[in-house]
Amino acid sequence: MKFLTIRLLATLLIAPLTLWFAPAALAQEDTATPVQIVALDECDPTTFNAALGPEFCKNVALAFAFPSFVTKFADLFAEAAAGHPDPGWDFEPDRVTITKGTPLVVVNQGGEPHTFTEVAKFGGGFIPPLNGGQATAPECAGGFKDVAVARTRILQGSQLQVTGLSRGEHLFECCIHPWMRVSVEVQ
Ligand SMILES: [Cu+2]
Repeated sequence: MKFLTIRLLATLLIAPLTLWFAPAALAQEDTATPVQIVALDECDPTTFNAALGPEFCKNVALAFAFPSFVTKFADLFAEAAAGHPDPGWDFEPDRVTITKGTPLVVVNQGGEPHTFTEVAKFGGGFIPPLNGGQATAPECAGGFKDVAVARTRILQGSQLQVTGLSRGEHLFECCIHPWMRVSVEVQ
């Protein structure tokens, strides 16, 4: 009898406490401060827009005043073909560790579009001359005709939020410039 009473009391006390704490724990996961990843590039507006159309490259790297700050369209392809792709095209940081529930926010501060596409294994993108001989990763293969790839596109000056990553390692790359890569460890 005494045992039952204590148990009943404990239940009565603990149940409301559980209800009190549970929403708080959920809320904390939803509102975790996002971790920022930045996409960078140094596209040369003159040569990129001549090849790809007006307004394609909107670089803020002072290209007109300091031409050495930017990479010309043909040079980007030549560097990739030679096996040393341009380091100015980059996600920073290359590696992040987050706790489950932390959103990633990928901000494109470069001058041209990129994608932040999850792949099972790093590989090439959907523009073979930029792949340096690597086979296209299956997740990139369809290019922007594939809605799954188009959804991961980040236009210049915009950002993409990635949520709901499971625990473990996740690999992301740009399906245009496949040397832009990030490993995300979710703990
Ligand atoms: Cu890119």
